[in-house]
Amino acid sequence: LVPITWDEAIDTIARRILAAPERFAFYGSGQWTIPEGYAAQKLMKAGLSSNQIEPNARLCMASAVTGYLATYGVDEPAGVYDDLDVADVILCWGNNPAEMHPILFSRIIDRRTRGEKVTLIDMGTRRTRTTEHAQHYLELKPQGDLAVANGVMRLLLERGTWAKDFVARHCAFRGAAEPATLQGQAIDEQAFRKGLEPFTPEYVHEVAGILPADLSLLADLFGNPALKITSLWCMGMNQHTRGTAINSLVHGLHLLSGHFGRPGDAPTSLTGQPSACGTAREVGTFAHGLPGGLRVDNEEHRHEAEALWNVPAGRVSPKLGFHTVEMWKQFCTPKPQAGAPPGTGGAIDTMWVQVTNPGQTLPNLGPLFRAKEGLEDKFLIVSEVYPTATTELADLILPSAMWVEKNGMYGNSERRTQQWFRMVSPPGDARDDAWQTIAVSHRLLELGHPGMLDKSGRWIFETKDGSGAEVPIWDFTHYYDVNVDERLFNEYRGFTRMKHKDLAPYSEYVKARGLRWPVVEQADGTWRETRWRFAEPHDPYVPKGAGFAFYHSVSKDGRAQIWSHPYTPPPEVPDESYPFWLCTGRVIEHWHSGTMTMRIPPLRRAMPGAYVELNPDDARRLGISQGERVLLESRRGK
Ligand SMILES: Nc1nc2c(c(=O)[nH]1)N[C@H]1C(S)=C(S)[C@@H](COP(=O)(O)OP(=O)(O)OC[C@H]3O[C@@H](n4cnc5c(=O)[nH]c(N)nc54)[C@H](O)[C@@H]3O)O[C@H]1N2
Ligand SMILES: Nc1nc2c(c(=O)[nH]1)N[C@H]1C(S)=C(S)[C@@H](COP(=O)(O)OP(=O)(O)OC[C@H]3O[C@@H](n4cnc5c(=O)[nH]c(N)nc54)[C@H](O)[C@@H]3O)O[C@H]1N2
Ligand SMILES: [Mo]
Repeated sequence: LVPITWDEAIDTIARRILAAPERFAFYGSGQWTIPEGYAAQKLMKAGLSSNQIEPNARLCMASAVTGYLATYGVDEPAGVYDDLDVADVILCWGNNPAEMHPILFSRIIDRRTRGEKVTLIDMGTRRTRTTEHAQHYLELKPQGDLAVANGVMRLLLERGTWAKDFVARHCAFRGAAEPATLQGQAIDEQAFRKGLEPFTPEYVHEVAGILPADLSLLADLFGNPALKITSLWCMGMNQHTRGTAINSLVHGLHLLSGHFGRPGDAPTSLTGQPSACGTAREVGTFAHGLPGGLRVDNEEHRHEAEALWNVPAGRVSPKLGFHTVEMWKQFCTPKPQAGAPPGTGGAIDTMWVQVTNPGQTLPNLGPLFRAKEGLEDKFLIVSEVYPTATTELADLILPSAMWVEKNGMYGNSERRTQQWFRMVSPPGDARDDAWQTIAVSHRLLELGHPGMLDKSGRWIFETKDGSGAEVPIWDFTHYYDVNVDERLFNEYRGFTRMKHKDLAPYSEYVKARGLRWPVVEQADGTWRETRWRFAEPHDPYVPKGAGFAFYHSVSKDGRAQIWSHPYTPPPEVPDESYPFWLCTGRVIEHWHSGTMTMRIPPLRRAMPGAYVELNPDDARRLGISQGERVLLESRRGK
């Protein structure tokens, strides 16, 4: 590593981009702050007319998003964490909150120490620390969840214990269309029932491993309208090859049984990263996204974005960028040779990574990351805090300020937006990620890139102080002369009012300990957050007397969709060459790739490396005993 100055670094990036803007990609994160994600989004879409931007959240909750869109027509949970305080039953569908959401989980366990009764059901492919607290552990075969959800719905219909009135008033049945779309097509109740027919308790037992008695228990609970039931899930469902289907089915089960929209009754996909909702989903830092739930492939949405950004019509490109996996594939493929047929050779040659460690956390790392090594004229820029597997292949490393060293905002899985101020100064030469993005934009402006100007001939990140004088925020010594976060957030806020994801002005978040959107202004000038979305009297967008209103309904009639989806086995199942299932899981001691937590001696001592749990019979047969080293091998690597 050869140290250079920040000026040289920023100039190098700007020149790489200027040479071929369409071959430049930005890879960010659900650990980006909201203003960081918004700055990157604006540089790409309002400045470079490019949609080559993705967050690592694509690897995480993409199918939570498609499940919400398919069911309600709009992303993110209707429920809130308050549900955990009042639910009678909490059902985990293959997630491990005792280790992965320990603060939330303690909220459940604390209720027991207060003498309250709360039933915890842990369904999953492996026992975890969550299992230790559960009354029921239901062991699931991978992807068996599809059969379980169908099996419970079948029992509800058979027993007549479904919520007929709620469904008649507020829901519609939906099935797959050809070709598959998120909207699917309307089906009637009869067709829905027909789809459930195969899911007898015996069949569910066969494909999912869940005992008929346990399936019946779930149907007893969901069939009891007096109980309040909260479903929680995370990667067990969301990293599924049929993630959209299982997400839609679990929403459908809650709707069919009427366990929806009352405190304690909610289907909730938990978010993993602190701001995967706030920055990735809400700011829309995806190859298809615009802020506030808008899309680049929708002409009206593009016009709305161009108007808010004050850029000329046509500035926002309608061409979808590459999704994460394709983006890295393009980056790790040699540049097209002169005369090569179109479509051969990688289309991305400069990649900027912020707040994520893809060198360790991408799937299929060989072809998608390591193949970059030795490729001529591929340039990897990494904004990081510590040395990582990604910085190993980086051509340029930018030292970044961490969250306490900068102003920031996050949005979490209960739609709560939170703000904080910098608490300490960053060490050495470390600087804010958003500043880095803004500084590159300014350098591009100096080098003459026309996209850095808006319709009025002003720089897209132009910032003025109270007296109307421009603040040179591209110069780090002046970056904190104004609150750049506040400026970016208040601009971004304009987008959030188009799809009922309303955010309050920045100053309200300074006063509050977070606010859950939609946040709307009251007649007396105060701001009111929303707990249960789509439900009266909580959600301000539900008309008085309606009870519920799914105002972004896929069927455009105010109804939520109850989807029909079949069970299919996983695309790869154990065979002679690869005789085991591999089910992965995280541990409480570490955060993802461990670049941060492995530096903390007590955590490192507690969990110094990855470990494998093996069925004792298999272990005996293979002569493997406790504490031994094993080599795991899959079709993709070892
Ligand atoms: N300490 C700590 N906390 C974290 C993180 C961390 O790295 N460390 N990461 C955060 C992030 S970004 C995320 S996304 C979350 C992840 O949070 P979780 O999803 O709760 O945790 P994982 O360990 O990834 O989940 C693996 C679980 O998936 C289940 N599973 C496996 N296959 C299937 C299947 O086919 N169907 C079903 N239904 N379940 C299945 C298994 O039961 C297993 O327990 O944790 C967040 N919290
Ligand atoms: N094999 C496997 N792969 C997976 C998963 C899995 O279960 N198994 N889960 C997937 C999921 S759900 C997720 S969310 C991803 C997570 O994958 P990553 O996001 O790649 O993992 P992290 O280790 O959290 O990486 C964040 C990096 O940001 C750095 N950092 C921290 N603060 C800052 C900052 O303020 N600025 C900058 N520039 N850098 C900062 C940290 O040092 C760290 O290296 O992994 C995905 N990949
Ligand atoms: Mo995640």
